[in-house]
Amino acid sequence: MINDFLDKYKKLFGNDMERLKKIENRNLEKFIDEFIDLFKPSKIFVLTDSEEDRRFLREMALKEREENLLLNKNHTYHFDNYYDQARDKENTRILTPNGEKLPFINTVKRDEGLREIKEIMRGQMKGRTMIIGFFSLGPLDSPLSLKAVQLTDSFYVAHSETILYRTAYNYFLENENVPFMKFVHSQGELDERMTSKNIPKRRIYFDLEDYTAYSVNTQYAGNTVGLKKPAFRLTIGKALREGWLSEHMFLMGVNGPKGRTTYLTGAFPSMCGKTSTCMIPGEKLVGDDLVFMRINDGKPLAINIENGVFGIIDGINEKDDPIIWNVIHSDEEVIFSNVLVSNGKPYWNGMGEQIPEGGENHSGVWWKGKKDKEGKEIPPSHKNARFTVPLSGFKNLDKGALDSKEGVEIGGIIYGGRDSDTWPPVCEAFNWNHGIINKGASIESETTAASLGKEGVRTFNAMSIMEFLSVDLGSYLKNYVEFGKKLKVHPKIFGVNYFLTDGKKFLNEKTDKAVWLKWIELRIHNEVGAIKTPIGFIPKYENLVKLFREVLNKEYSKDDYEAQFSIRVPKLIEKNERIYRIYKDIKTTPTEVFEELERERERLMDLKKNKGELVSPFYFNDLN
Ligand code: SPV
Ligand code: MN
Repeated sequence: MINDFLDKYKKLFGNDMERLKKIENRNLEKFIDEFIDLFKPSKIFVLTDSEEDRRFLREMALKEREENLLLNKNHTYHFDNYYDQARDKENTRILTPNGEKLPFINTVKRDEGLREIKEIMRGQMKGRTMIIGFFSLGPLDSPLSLKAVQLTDSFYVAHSETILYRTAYNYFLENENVPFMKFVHSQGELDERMTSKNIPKRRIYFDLEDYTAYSVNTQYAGNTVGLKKPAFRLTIGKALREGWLSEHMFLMGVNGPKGRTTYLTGAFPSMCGKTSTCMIPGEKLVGDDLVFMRINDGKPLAINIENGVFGIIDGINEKDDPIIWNVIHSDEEVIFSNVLVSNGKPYWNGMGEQIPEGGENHSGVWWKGKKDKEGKEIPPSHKNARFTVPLSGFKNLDKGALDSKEGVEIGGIIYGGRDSDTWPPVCEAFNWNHGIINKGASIESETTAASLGKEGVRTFNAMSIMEFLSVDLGSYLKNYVEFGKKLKVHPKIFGVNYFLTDGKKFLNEKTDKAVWLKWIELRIHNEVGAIKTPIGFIPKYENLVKLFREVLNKEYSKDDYEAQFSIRVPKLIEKNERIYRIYKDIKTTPTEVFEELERERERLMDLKKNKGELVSPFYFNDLN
């Protein structure tokens, strides 16, 4: 590096100067120079790949009280401000050259947005340390992976990042001018509990021209940990430009007959069963949130770009989630966020243990019955309370797949949402376009606590990326259609719904998804039959009876099957028309979308004419 530039900041760097001097990277110099000048930190810490540095970040997070120790000394807890508990949709914006509107996306004119956020950021690190971290999304030397540099003044954010991602200092050292995405974060002024104070000035802005994400006056990891959701906004754009897929998906291996493993990805909106699906005991976990998929020799190959899990803790209990339960009770490093802490132990809603009536939580000192400023009773832990752990702690981890440079070949893609009355529990699309359009691009989900706003409202959430979308939705879908054209081997596509009700109660147990996965695995290899309906293929009763016995040791009744798999024709038509109207309003929607939706509508209308409104799966059976 040019010594002049670094010499300017000699005092700030101390011994860490040597660490930067060894890296040859023009863009890195410019980047760091600009933001030291803007933030005016009092100190700089350069993160290498050493264990010692990682431990230093954790110690500093403890020293600065961004985290605190629990009884198990490998575990810490962190609180975000009471009003900073989730991703902030309102103040998240994509910078566009002239502030051009994009469907479903908050945008702001690039110059104005940059001016605004930099003004808020000015001088925010006075008296603080700026951490410079080097990371990789995906295995370091994988052709599918991308590199990133994070600037932050939060030891909690940097510490989380070292748990969730691979550090890449040596990579930058060994390779000249590595291209990288940029993440710029300041938690802003803190209150006495060390949480971000200036919530009205919270901003999360994305510059896709320069692959830079900015966030300020927030600590919640979904807004701040650059490589997580900030990176996702940038990589959706990059994938579109370059013709691959950057998706909000888990990656897992499902064990089939004779030792076979079939890899699946799955896209679900937050809190709709994504994590619990890839954590099903007996199957293989690769990742729970973010996937890059590219074509190699006509085959779809995918990697999990993360190295850890930032998971929802609400409702995690020993019986339903034994794998997660074990990890967060082991000596593995864990950060608990926004849980209740009492006598050095973490507690959360639905953990299946007696929860103390007092302690400390995201609202400060907490007692049972405590109300917030709005008069709402405060639960012991926030619904979006989370745990942060390395993947290495999971005994069901498929380490080979996680570290695979080439990625693993994907046999199937699953799309799901929270839907009380329309989709059956599992359904296979007829082909790629039918699947990505009538399943993926048609996801609707009843809203949850993972982002701020009202819960329980049915919301359109194509591919479960709507909260992260940074490009025009029509072009995004066109990229999917084109991706399909380039594939020689197509993964099968499935729609699932774990939340179907009879109007009052859920029709499935939480554990039933293990059966749907086995059925999906067999379908991918054409080893089980299916029934053809207007919306795709659904399982045959006798196959499910067998699978329920094998997988869950449970009897599966005809009544249950009929209640779960009857085709709810009017609801499906209504949904089809809702989705059609949405795409009709988007100028760039590819024609394939309308064709697939129209065909499905016709099939449903025919069925209604011939068989009525609620059609038993046994009716279709008769046709086979
Ligand atoms: C999600 O809500 O989809 C998450 C957590 O994975 S966050 O980092 O907030 O996006
Ligand atoms: Mn997610």
